[in-house]
Amino acid sequence: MKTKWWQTAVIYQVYPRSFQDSDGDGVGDLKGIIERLGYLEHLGITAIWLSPVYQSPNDDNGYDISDYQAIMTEFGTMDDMDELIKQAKERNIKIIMDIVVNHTSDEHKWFIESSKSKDNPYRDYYIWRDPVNGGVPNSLGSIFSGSAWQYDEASGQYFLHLFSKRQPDLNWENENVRQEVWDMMNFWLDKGVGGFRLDVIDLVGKIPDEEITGNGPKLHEYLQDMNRETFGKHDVLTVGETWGATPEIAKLYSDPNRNELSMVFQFEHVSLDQQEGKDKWDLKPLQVSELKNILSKWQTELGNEGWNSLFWNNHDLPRIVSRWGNDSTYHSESAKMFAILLHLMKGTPYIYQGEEIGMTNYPVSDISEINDIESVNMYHERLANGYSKEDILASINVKGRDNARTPMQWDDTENAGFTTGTPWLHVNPNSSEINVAANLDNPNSIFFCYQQLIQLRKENPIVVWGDFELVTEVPEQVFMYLRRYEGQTWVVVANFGEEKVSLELPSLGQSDDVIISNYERSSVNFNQLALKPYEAFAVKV
Ligand code: TEU
Repeated sequence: MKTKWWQTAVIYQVYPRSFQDSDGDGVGDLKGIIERLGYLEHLGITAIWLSPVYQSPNDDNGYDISDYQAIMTEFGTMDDMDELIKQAKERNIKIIMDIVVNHTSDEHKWFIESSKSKDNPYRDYYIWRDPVNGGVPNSLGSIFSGSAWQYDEASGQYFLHLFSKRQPDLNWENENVRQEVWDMMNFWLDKGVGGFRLDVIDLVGKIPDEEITGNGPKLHEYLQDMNRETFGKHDVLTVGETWGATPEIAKLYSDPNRNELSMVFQFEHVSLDQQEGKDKWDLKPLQVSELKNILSKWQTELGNEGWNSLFWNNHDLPRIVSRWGNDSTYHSESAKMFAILLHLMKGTPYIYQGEEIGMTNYPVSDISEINDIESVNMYHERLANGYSKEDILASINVKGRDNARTPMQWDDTENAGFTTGTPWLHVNPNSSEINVAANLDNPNSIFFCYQQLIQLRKENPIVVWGDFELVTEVPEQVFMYLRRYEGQTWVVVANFGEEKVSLELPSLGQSDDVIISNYERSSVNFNQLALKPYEAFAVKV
């Protein structure tokens, strides 16, 4: 197969609300992103995944879209958007749009029409059902707490919302809905965007009456139609957000012969610190062995019939350095350890804004400090169910989505250079130390580790194409793997622990060819190797 540009790419996710404010209203905007393109070019990324910038009442920060072909007023205008695409292109950076079509906002004109009456032509654009025994149609739950069914007084029916009640689910069984989606995607393709990230795309084939939500029977048929009707004719990257994907399922989406998507985000590793059968708020410690098994399963099982995406972070997840690393004593070491470990795997890496400078979680002490609808709804639900405030806040501090959404830390001035006004969400007080300016001043910074990793991918086919093999004869806390390509072998080693650890792998011998490392290291002797806390490196053997 001919190499696709996205197979050698590194993608950077921008959460526009928190990236850079250009007009002092406390909210990031498109002009702000344009101002920072030079920074992103310096980092070396290929494309920006832009979280939603469309018109939205912001019940879920833009993931509730009221007009797919207009820009959110706070973010700017369509002219600004065209300018962003143009200026990014001049720097060889593509723009990947976030497409949210499982649901719309309740302020979308389709839903406003749909709500007017049972015989409105748009009624069937959404999923309406009669009450059952005077109550909800069935027990489907919303991912943002409570029932997924909302009663509408006017018509005496319920509508489905798998997320907030202000995010009604579109009815993909309706051919007109699918056609509207294709038209909208073509509108963006005509503007020259570099691809799409498809929000919760595995839900669009749902059969609500059978309580089937993910991986419904018509899902792949819809995606093949989408490919044919929209991006199939363009050289773009498409990535589906698929919480329910296994490697087998991921191949259905990303096998090039099936003409669906370039790749999907899988989330198996993301759930490793949650109690079995419970939800994300019910915490347990990470077992490094489980992480090794899952990531190496994904590395090997997709083979040539699929393509991996690689990520630790996004706007829904806590910061990795706080989550599974150490955001105090070993801040820099552990942030780099996660970078080295992930970026030398096979697949397309995604960096979430601020990850490249080691941004950390933000501790809250009261629910009033939280903006995120998921955390707020869960708080009230659990409070009503008898949980203590302290316990709920403890979960939010570890797992809440606002952890990743605090403003980007550009420098050590007030509000971290994000805004001259009042930021919409608190700036982390550690911005005086953790910021872009400080990273750029220090050749040993986390930023330059990411920059070097991006460069290594561009220059070394082994990083893109090499076979992956997990090394199993190592202590639990060590994640170690080999990449092999055309007679070359690279060894990647990462110590997940705060303790030193040693290992002996005489078959790998000794090497003076260190490719990248997070401590001073000019050679590696596998006959007797001592690893420092969170030490990570790659070496040629
Ligand atoms: O996320 C899908 C999703 O299921 C998340 O809400 C996830 O379950 C949760 O954050 C982890 O507990 C996508 C978007 O990435 C998210 O920001 C949106 O809120 C959601 O879809 C609805 O559009």
